[in-house]
Amino acid sequence: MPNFARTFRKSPWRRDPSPTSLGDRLVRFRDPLHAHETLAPFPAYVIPPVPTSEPAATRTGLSEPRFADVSGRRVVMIETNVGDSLYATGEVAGPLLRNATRIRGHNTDCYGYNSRSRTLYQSHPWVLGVHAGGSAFGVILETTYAFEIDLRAGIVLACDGPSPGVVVIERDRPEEVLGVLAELTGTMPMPPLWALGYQQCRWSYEPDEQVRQIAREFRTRRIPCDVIWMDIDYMRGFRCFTFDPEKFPNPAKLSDDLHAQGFRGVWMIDPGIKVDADYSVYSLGRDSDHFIKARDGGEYQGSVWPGPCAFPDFTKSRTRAWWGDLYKDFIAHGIDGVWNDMNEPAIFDGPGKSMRDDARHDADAELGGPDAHARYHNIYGMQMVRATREGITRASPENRPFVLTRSNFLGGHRYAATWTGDNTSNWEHLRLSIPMALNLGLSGQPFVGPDIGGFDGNADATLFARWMGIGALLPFARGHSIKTSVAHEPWSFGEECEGVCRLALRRRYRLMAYLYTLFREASRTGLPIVRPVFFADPRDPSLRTIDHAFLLGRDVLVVADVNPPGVRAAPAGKPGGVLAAWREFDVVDACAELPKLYIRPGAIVPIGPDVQHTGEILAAGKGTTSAERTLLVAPDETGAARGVCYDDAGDGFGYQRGEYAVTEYVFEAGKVTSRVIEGSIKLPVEPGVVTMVL
Ligand code: NBV
Repeated sequence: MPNFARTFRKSPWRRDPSPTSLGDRLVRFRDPLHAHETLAPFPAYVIPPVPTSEPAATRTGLSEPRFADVSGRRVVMIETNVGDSLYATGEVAGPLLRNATRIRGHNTDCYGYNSRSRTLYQSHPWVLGVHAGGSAFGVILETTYAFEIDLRAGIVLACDGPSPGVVVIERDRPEEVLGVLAELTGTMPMPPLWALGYQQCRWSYEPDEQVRQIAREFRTRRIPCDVIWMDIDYMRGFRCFTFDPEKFPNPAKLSDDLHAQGFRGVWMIDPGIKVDADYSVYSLGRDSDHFIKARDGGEYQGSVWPGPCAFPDFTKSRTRAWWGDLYKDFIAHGIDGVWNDMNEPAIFDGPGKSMRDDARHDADAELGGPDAHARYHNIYGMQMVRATREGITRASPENRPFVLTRSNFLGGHRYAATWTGDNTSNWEHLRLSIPMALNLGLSGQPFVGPDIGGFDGNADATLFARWMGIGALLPFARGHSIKTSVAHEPWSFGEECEGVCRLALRRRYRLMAYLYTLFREASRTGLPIVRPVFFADPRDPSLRTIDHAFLLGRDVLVVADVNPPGVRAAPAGKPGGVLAAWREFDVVDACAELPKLYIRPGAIVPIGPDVQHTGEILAAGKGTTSAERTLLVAPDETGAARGVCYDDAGDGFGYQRGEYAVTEYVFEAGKVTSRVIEGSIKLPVEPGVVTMVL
């Protein structure tokens, strides 16, 4: 990629004659060379049309975007100021602070990625900036084509398609910018409570007896866990929606057995459909014209696990409806959630391990109409999980759907949670997992997490334990590993490691009410669940670059030690500034291997009982209101504290009809009072509140 920033300086500045205000301090800028064209490339489902209201209000010091030709390419440049910190840019492996970095947004199967990788599985054409004074801005590049974000000198954006517009949002605080992004791209619907539990995966647990064995092991060893995952080997010859008759002869029985022990099962479905005339998904898909075409009009084929495959054209609603309906019989086997992998799409013999740019999509007008794959590549995975989510919702309308995806795009959090793909079992990847989750959260993807323990390669006891400690405090908590690695279960590395894992997971479950409240907040406001520490004080420059610590919501600070033993550098420790006053606490026995937890003065954090899975929470109370709730109170300098807790049925859609309760807890004059401030359910169980003042 040419150095746009450097070349740009020599180019003439062009001013957009007519920026459109989309509301207060929310402006869409068009390339003046293309201002007469209808802005089409960014589909309305990502950014719905926002009514034009007042003219752009006073801006907070960001230069207007300029459009220019650089090295034969159209670029958009936004000058930044000294002291501006840049974040987000989607799924990126590297430091939290994105200044001086450069990425390409082109969804790629990047097995073996590291901090030098320019592309990853997801693309989010979005930059979040924080000015020196703490006010903030966000920039969306309105394109679904592959794009570049170059932050080496200001913000320079370019894409492989027609010159796009940019939307600039300016607000007083970073949270407010994320709120506007959520207004534009939607929020994540509430997941079922069980999806917040710990999840155990392996490529692959097979045959079904091994799945049962793993489940039993968790319960016998009293290590909390909610979900066991089925990777591709459950299928018959990698044919999606089928089951291997020898290894998984009775999936419904397997589901029943898992459910009986309080587990859920999530099963993988890939987009590649084996070309096999005797396989009904293929023959029906072919006969009903659901597959992507090659440039010459024939069926586009590429090799994935089953050999030559055809790929559903998820850009058309007719195909999404067909695909979604395939889940009906599938989940009737008691399947609780779906994992969509390889949906960049990954194609072993394709260019860049994907599909040719000139393949043809028969896309709906909603997305931009029929066009080449180059235009739709980055939203292919997003449209797949859209179809999956809609399909499983139709098939099981009483339950909240759960979908996990590898590939996605800005706005795709409405359909699926994200895991950060094929990471590696080493200390670098443990370190990367924190800023990756944070930047994804700042890009509108709240439900994220890495493969705990690392996917590729072998963890050891210290690395695994440390990773479990951190991963258990990230929004999506799943251990997973590649076929060729040593076993990566919490008990695989000896007793000491097992003990740390048990404590790490007990911590997560004891914090479940707080975590669930944060998911609810994300589903309403778009605020991420884990946030960079600078959210505690966006004006403090010392908090802008911290990679080893994060905020879990507004009230809990997590400080991790991400250095291997024997590293001389002192552990980075607790951040300073306003965070210096936060008080250390724990909800399980002290353990030096676990990250340290701190509570904000003035906060009340609800703590739940020790359970083996979330079903025990639901069984003990009514819905998520467990019968036992401890309030951790950290009075501020005036002796007061306040907290809220969200409760509902833990699944289903009653909460959308007001069947929930937000309880406010207030601590004053040495005592806690509580009252329901939102929602129409009376708390069915008045929690036996125990107050612990720190
Ligand atoms: O389905 C097998 C794996 C899966 O375990 C992993 O999580 C995905 O990221 N899958 C990729 C395909 C093969 C990877 C080498």
